[in-house]
Amino acid sequence: MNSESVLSCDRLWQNARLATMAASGVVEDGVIACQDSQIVYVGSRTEAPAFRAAEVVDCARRWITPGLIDCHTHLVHASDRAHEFELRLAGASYEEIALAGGGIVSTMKATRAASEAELVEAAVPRLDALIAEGVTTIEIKSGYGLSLDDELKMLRAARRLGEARGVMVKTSLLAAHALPPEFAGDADGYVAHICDAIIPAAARAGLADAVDGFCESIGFTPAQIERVFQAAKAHDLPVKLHAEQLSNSHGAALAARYGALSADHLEHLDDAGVAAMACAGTVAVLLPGAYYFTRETLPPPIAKLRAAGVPMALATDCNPGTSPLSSLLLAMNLGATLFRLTVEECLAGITREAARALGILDQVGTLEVGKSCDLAIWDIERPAELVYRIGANPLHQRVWRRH
Ligand code: DI6
Ligand code: FE
Repeated sequence: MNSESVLSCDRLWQNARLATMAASGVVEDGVIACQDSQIVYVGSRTEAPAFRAAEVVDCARRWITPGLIDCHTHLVHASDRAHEFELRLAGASYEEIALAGGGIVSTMKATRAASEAELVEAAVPRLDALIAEGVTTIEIKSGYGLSLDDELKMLRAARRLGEARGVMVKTSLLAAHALPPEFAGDADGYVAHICDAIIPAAARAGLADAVDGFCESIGFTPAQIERVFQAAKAHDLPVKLHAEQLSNSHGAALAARYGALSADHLEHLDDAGVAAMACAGTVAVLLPGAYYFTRETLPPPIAKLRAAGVPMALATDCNPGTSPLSSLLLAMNLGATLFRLTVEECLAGITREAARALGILDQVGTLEVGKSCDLAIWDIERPAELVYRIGANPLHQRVWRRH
């Protein structure tokens, strides 16, 4: 081979088994070449062009997957709610605690009292736990500020976490999470404030990548959420929704009508909601950590979602009230055992489908040429081990672009 046909790259991983999560599937004797933080070749060694690499890594037949993506978290918040957990163990329900002034509003008080730097500091250990398992992209919501200044403070803290650690952060403005005390009895007034002040300010500051809401009997009605969605659209922001978690408010169908990236939770989703999501291509984000921790008994209609071809993602929902979970590996195990997801669905749910749920499948989520070189390299014999083990972390190395 003459020297002109030798390509240069920054880094080359070889002797690896690849779970590409793309059409190429599994590659047994695989090679990945990275140049300027992008994948420039991925595939079998025998078909690879000749590379001159600044750094060559022998993977000793370890498995490589795309870097993991946690597409639904409330990572930024102050304090915890361990005392409410004890109340629930003694018989109180999540709704009862929320109605008695606990729940989201108790985290709101702590979050309002914290500075931006304190919010970053509190979230770093949770982020580091996720990163230690190979997470390279994370979505972080606001929703515990519930005022203009405090919602923006949360979003700035989320952006700063992305700068503090090598990880891509996508933010979602979740001002429509709960009613703050200063708007007690005036949910419509708060929704107007969200639409007229909070969404425009977040959009102007470039702090929100999407707008989210909590459509629920203890949250906001579909009519209120629709106004939030209209304001989001007016600012060119994509929408997503916490829907059908505790009851059926037909939020998923509403989200689908607005072309939502995702509808999340979905335990109480009905057939019309499944059909609407399938038609709109809205991703179902499944959150088995919240289902487990709140001791829900009705799982989302997985078989119907699967049959209708609704893409399914999996996430931690890391939050202090219903899912104090900072492990995507455990989220997969819970998804398999509690929701009967297949291993393939679990792995796709924290890579390809999670990227789809964030609207960034063109950049991350699979091992394909042109995507960011975000990799997780595993000490395993087969990918099923990532779903099967409980409390083990077989990550060998995480690669985030140049890092
Ligand atoms: N659904 C949830 O599971 C979280 N938010 C939501 O809308 C719970 C948030 C919390 O209890 O703090
Ligand atoms: Fe959530």
